[in-house]
Amino acid sequence: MNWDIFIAPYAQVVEELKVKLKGMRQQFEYERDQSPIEFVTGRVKPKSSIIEKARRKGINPENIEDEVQDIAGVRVVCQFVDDIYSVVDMLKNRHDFEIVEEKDYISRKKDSGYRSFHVIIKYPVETIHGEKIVLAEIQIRTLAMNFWATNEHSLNYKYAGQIPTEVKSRLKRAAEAAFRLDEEMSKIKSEIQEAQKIFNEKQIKKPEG
Ligand code: 0O2
Repeated sequence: MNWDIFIAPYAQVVEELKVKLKGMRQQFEYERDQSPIEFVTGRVKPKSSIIEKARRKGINPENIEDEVQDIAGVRVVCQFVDDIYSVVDMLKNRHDFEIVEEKDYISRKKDSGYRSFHVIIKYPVETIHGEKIVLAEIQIRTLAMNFWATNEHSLNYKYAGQIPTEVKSRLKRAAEAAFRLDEEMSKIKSEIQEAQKIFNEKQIKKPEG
């Protein structure tokens, strides 16, 4: 299999989804001064990670396309927990892809302490050979959840998946602290949004120089 040819449609899906989700963010800012989307990132899973995941899950290399769901991955980061559900609702109302699975790791966190909402989609992408349907994963999480997951991901890499028990339990406590932070921030959401609106208006009015 030529890897570049295999991966090209996934790279295109990541770029298209990033444009579309960033477009949503922009539209929200123009129309409502505020957006449930803070920022959007995306990546194509590296070849070594795809092969490692297929091996770990006992997936036959011929079935990678159907069974490794996150070769194309996009992440939507929100300020507040309820923004996550607003984004999920908006994704459900779109007609340019089909949602095939939802994984709510917010109400049911993973053992590691990981929290995030994952949506697996079937995305039709145009290739030089016509339309191709590919799977992609959209991860939606708060800034606090993202901070935790990024740090935990680095530690997992450092310890090759065998994080020492002491560090693991600190990570679990940190995950709970991040969750409490989200809860507290949610309680003063309207205050924060009002303050941000005032700040943004001031920035627009400020003369250049
Ligand atoms: P990467 O490097 O981000 O691509 P699994 O068998 O549980 O590993 P599955 O069944 O494909 O994976 O789906 P799941 O559990 O929804 O996880 C998919 C992705 O979610 C992971 O991809 C991570 O990006 C993220 N994720 C899931 N659990 C954790 C966690 O405990 N900590 C962190 N930091 N991220 C997590 P990859 O392929 O594991 O990694």
